[in-house]
Amino acid sequence: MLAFPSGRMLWATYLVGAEFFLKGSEPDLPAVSTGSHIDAIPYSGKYDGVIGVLGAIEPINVLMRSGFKPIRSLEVIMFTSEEPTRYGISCLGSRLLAGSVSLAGALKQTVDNHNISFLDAAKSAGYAKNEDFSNVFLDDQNYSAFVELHIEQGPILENEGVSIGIVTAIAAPASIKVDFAGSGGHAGAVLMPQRNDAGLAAAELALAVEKHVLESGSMDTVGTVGILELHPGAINSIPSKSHLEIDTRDIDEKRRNNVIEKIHESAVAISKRRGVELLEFKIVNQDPPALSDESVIKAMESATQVLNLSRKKMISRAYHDSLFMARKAAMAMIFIPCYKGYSHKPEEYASPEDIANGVKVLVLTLANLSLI
Ligand code: HGY
Ligand code: MN
Ligand code: MN
Ligand code: MN
Repeated sequence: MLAFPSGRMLWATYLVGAEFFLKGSEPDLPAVSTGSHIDAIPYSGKYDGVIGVLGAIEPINVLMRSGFKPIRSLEVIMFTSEEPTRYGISCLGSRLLAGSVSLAGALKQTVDNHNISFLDAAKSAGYAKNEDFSNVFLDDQNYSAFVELHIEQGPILENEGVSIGIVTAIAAPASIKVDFAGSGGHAGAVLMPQRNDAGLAAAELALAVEKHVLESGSMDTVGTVGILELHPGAINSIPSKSHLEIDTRDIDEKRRNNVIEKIHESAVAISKRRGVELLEFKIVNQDPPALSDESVIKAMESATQVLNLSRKKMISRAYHDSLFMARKAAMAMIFIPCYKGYSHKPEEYASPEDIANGVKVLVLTLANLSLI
């Protein structure tokens, strides 16, 4: 059941069935959608994303069981590639739904670490018929709203004892791939003046990322090097190649782009000073932030009032499929607290009470939005 009601296939698995879709009295109106992702990064937790998928299916069932009659249909979307792990691009499904022509083109040449092409992977999951990935692009009439329930992935709600976060904006993410090449050689025999160590060039650039981020003048600027590979990867061989992947974000897009420029300048300076070649400095994505829509925020606020739950407006420093769904529908997110703010690590946890609170707010928010 992997097709839009309008019959289009997509990579954001579309669960269209009795319990994932509640038809409205005016089914031709743009529907209200909700959902999140089921994929995760390696060695991480069990709540990032999944809460917003299972927590989206339950409201549809509750509203159906209660005999609720929406005007707009309610639809659940389950994204299967929000993390950049497999194909190196974050929010793959929602980027496509939001109409990324460059991604639809790039996916024709994209393979994963096992050399499996995106098309083959999509076909084997029953999603794609052909390489025309643009056939899932949403038009502006598909959805009136998209609401995502998600763990906060930060400590604020837990620290302040607040039950519900209402997300007003999602920070602007960017990722960069860098490759250096040197001449490598014997770790004992080559004297230091003759070396052009690609590994140390990568290490110096990683520290430069931290330096430029900290110099931005704002706590909202963040950056790290999450992937760093050395070739040949032998202790007694000077690295002849290094590959690093940089993740930097900020709620202020201009400030973030400024940091990217400085990182690029550092990469060029390091390659010159160390006599290594800068083979690639590739900005994989450099996305703008997304602002939540007042109408959805208001629906969430009234839901928390009815449920007598404490709430706090906040920004999301993590990105989500909502970042791209916001380009095609009025968007906002519901955050619930998570243990010590942990995420993207096995200790990630959200309590049944907090999950239930989030789902209750989602039920009332969806009902509210489906009646206007
Ligand atoms: O990295 C992120 O912000 C998201 O959790 N994938
Ligand atoms: Mn994640
Ligand atoms: Mn997530
Ligand atoms: Mn590369």
